[in-house]
Amino acid sequence: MKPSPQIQPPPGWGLEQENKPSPPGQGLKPENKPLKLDKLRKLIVALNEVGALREVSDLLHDGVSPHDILQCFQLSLAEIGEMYQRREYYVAGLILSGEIMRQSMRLLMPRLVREGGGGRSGLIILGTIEGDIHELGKNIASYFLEAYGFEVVDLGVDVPPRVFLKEILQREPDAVGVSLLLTSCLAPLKRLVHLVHETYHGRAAPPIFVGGFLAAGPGENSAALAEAARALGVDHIVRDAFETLNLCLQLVRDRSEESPKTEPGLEAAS
Ligand code: B12
Repeated sequence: MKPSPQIQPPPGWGLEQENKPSPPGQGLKPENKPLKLDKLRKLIVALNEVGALREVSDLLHDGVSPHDILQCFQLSLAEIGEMYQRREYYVAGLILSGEIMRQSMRLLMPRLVREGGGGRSGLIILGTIEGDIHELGKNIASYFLEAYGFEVVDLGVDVPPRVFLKEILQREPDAVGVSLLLTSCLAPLKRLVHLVHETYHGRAAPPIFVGGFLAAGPGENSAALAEAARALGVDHIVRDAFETLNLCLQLVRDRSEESPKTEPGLEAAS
């Protein structure tokens, strides 16, 4: 499917060095895909930036889907996080892993945009909650949504709850996605949920969903963080960019079935 004309990758994202997939039959043999993805994983975990970027480029050229490559990144960065916890890497390792991911997105973005569905799907506000500056996962979720026709207002990182609220009231989004990776940032998330619920006085507030916590360490840590977020009154929890996309499509479908659009009448917070 062709992307809608409104969905354009940002300038300098590598469209000029397009990675055209090989013609059918000349690409990677399916049985070799796991091996190649594992090679990429090893390069990322070894923080070999040049090697990893070359491998991403090769994989795209061989017709491997950007979704598979993104999943490989998620796993590899989780592995780096565990190595950081075991003190095998320091913060510099986290920074470099983030840079490898950022550079790779320049190669992946054009393909993601091409695979997107097109058409305007809805308006989503995204941001990383106050105190947290992790942004890679949020950015990927944002690329996915934009590629599939959503208008995304990205508030950036370290966003105070009152800034979220101001934007929500001004823009009346279909949903609000909050990124949270640090356990220490549950308190500002709680303030945000409280502020939104208080302001809307029980009227239909845009649903709040939270993502990113899955990166917050091995299994039980992320499960606990998800549970805590749910207990704070968050409407949905997403595990990855694919779930984010499906959830937003569903929320917009649900909303378009409700008519007329609810007017919140929110004098209290304007
Ligand atoms: C890269 C990284 C950093 C980079 C971030 C660079 C950047 N520009 O984002 C830097 C170096 C800045 C960093 C700093 C720190 N980090 Co750090 N970091 C990581 C690391 C290695 C990878 C995170 C990541 O980007 N993953 C790749 C993305 C693609 O995966 P993802 O986040 O899961 O995203 C997917 C989904 O979760 C979802 N998603 C993600 N976010 C969002 C958001 C929304 C809205 C939606 C809808 C979906 C969504 O979609 C994505 C795609 O599918 C993790 C380890 C790990 N386990 O992953 C630690 C980790 C998150 N960091 C950690 C820590 C402790 C820190 C520091 C405190 C270290 C320090 N001592 O300074 C600081 C905190 C700074 C701050 N105030 O925020 C801990 C957090 C522990 C905890 N439970 O609190 C982790 C888990 C490492 C560890 N195991 O100890 N970090």
